[in-house]
Amino acid sequence: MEADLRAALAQPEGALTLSYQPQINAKGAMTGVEALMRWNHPVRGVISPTVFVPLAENCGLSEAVDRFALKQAFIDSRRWPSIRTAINISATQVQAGDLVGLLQGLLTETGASAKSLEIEITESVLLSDDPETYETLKAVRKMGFTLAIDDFGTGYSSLGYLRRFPIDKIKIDRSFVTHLGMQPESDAIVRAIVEMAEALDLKVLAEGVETRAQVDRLAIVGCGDIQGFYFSRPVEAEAIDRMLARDG
Ligand code: G
Ligand code: G
Ligand code: MN
Ligand code: NA
Repeated sequence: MEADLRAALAQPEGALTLSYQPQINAKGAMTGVEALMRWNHPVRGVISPTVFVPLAENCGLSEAVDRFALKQAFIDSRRWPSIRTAINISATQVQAGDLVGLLQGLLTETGASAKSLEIEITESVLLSDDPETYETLKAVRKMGFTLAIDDFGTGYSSLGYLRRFPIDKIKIDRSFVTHLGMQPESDAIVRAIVEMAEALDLKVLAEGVETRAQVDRLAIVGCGDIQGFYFSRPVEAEAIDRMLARDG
């Protein structure tokens, strides 16, 4: 598998692709897309990033994988200046790599604008409370990127980092959204996250929204920004072009 991943990274055409999942606001307008990587393995078929991202981390390929996703998303983002393009970054890249150098190089290389790009990091990145991570994220934000915390609520819930780190946005994890309206606890948690985000002047978006009932519940607790199968699955870049053209 490792050799296959090296080969895919050396010749990504057709092997590695990005899908894009729309993010919409309370009015139903598309305000962003999240880039989600796919590996089309010659024998095994489509392999999920939940499999190949950890594999890449274990064999020193994580920078190459992140670089591929960033570069492709930066290039594609130029087609969509009216919305924000979000990209997932592995924890290793934030903590051990030269993320600032990588981003700066790719901005120059692709001509993309940081203002229309969002970097998604997981809570685990922030829990270490490492001064270097802090400086990295501060610099990334100073370059103009938006910083979002992915899968919010699934980490170790040390909320102190929300005060310390320069974050713009929280993405409420799908696990809470899934049980909205079925488990009073989930409604309470989502409501609390939305209120906290407001108090801290953070944007908030709910992930994994699959039903109309969930959309309605989210609207009641004040979370109008959503992403999920209810609106659209991840789709190819050309489908995003068509959706934006249709919306005008
Ligand atoms: O659609 P989905 O199966 O794509 O994504 C599964 C997981 O893989 C998610 O946690 C997502 O954050 C992660 N992921 C998707 N694309 C990328 C990527 O380009 N880079 C990294 N590091 N993680 C990704
Ligand atoms: O961890 P991250 O949020 O980056 O991962 C996004 C993952 O969630 C991707 O695997 C994506 O395909 C998946 N996803 C997006 N919307 C939905 C949804 O509405 N339902 C489910 N079950 N998965 C979703
Ligand atoms: Mn994500
Ligand atoms: Na997530």
